[in-house]
Amino acid sequence: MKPQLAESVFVRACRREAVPHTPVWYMRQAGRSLPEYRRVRAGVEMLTACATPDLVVEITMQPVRRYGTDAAIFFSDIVVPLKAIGVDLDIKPGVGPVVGTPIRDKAGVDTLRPLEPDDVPYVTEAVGALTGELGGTPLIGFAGGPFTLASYLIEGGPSKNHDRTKAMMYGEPELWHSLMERLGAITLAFLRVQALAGASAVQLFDSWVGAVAPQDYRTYVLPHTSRIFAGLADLGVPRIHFGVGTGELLGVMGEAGADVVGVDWRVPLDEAALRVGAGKALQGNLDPAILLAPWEVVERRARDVLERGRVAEGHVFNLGHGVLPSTDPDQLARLTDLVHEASAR
Ligand code: 1CP
Repeated sequence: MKPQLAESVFVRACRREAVPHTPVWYMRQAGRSLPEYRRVRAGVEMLTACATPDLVVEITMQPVRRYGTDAAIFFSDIVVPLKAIGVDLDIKPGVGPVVGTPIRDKAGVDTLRPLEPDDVPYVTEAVGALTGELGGTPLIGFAGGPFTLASYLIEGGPSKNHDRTKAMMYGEPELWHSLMERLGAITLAFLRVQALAGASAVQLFDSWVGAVAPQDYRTYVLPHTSRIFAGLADLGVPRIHFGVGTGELLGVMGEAGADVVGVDWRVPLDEAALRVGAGKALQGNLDPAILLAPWEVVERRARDVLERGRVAEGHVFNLGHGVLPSTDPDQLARLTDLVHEASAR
């Protein structure tokens, strides 16, 4: 990593080093809520946009230019590596990822081949171009966690209860583990491509893993997540681990090997620090819906997040989940300034 990036406020906070102010970025900061995003995306399908480096660079830069966040998040989607190895899937506007032939048996699992860097040349190209454009601002690469990817593949699309996913997990553990092994390897390869091309940190979005109880996480998910984080260790980039509704999982997630644990809005950061345990930085965790309230409310609640975040060994300010599409970008601009000013030391 370039010294300028290794010494950036964001990377230092991930490493639990002293920082001049709390760094801030927002999950899903690119896209949906920005008019300039809607303009460049008009008439371009989501997966086409993800495979077009010029567009990826532009969309990734948009929130950094507008807000002055301390990090950029690569514009892509968690299903991009699956599409790249030939899974029949699409991202349907207003729905999300939809899989043509859901994976529910051994023959299905066997169709998932390993990901090679040559499968995603547009990712390597876009990350490379972005590291130039971004200068001293770190780029965060990302991938979907194995449980979340498995859920889309098994259910065939977004799911509320993950019924079929859990049915396989509990009922056909061997099949489950072979699916998770393949997804874990694909995820690791995809994260390595981004880090080797110049990303300064990586985040694993296991968004829906909060559906699993702690003891089941340990049995059915942890071995696979641990292998992903261990497989990144040699690259020296901070590893962030995030899921939604993971209050009961924070302890066991802390064991998976990430440097930073992302916390949703349900657990205050001072309490989360106790649950995650020593030796980790925390990321989070303003409820994204608070941004829909008047500024005075946002300010009071953001100060509370900063205050509680001081208990953690390192704190990266973020929302507790992605920016909601109806969010007024001006609220995020004000919030970014507030975090920088209120945390200056
Ligand atoms: O800042 C950014 O927006 C970066 C780009 C980004 C990221 C980090 C996108 C673009 N997707 C993601 C990750 C992602 N994708 C996650 C993990 C983060 C999270 O929990 O929000 C998940 C679960 C997905 C799957 C997905 N892709 C959904 C959710 C569906 C569901 O199950 O509820 C949706 C709606 C998509 C499509 C998508 N991905 C990204 C955008 C901008 C969109 C909207 C599609 C469009 O504009 O046509």
